[in-house]
Amino acid sequence: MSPWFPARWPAEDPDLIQLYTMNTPDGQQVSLCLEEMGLAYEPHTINILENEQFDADYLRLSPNGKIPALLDPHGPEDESVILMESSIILQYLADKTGAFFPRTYRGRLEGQQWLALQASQIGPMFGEFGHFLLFARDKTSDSAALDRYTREAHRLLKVLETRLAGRDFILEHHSIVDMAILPWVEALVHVYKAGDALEINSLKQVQRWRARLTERPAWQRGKEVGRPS
Ligand SMILES: N[C@@H](CCC(=O)N[C@@H](CS)C(=O)NCC(=O)O)C(=O)O
Repeated sequence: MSPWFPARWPAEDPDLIQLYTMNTPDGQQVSLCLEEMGLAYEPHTINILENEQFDADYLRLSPNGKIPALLDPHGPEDESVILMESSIILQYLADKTGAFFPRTYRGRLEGQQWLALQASQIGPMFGEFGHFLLFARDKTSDSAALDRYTREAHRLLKVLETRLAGRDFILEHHSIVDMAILPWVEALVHVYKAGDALEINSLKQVQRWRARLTERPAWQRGKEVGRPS
């Protein structure tokens, strides 16, 4: 059966992976991963600032109305597949290529824990921190929310600092876990401009890890994918 493509974001080459995204941390996880894996793909910008994520066609790709979403015309069992949720997309791409994720059951369990930590803690807490720091400043009359999310962001950065002591990557080797977490740490520094407030400079292991990963050409290319024109 030939795959369905959204009419508003038509596929130029229907044989390629289609990525629906914007250059936000969750979107960057997947564009970074596709770039690291060297997979050919067609990016489509979903401008969430203009509510394109609520377009009826987009909701068929991502029923929760969030970016990113991915359509692979050559999915499992010889059928196309549509996926939402960045950590699931990353795991799918790692399974598809056999790269950037452990092969053993123990190794996979370890990797899945860190992916879940990103999806349930790092992304949501850093996101709320940015929201209350930048976007909701004038909408709240006390600092309770900002204080809470500053504490949580700081605490989570220290979890990363401890994890990275004596290792180059979150797992034993460079993996999709690094690709999931890096865009959120970069957003703290470059989007929320909160490096000083969160004392990131004092986190030597995190700084070492950031430097190693951000110099990679895949990050330089991947972070720009989905930037609205
Ligand atoms: N858990 C989801 C979160 C996705 C998410 O929150 N995406 C944000 C951009 S970083 C979004 O689409 N926001 C649009 C909105 O909230 O309406 C994932 O990792 O894919």
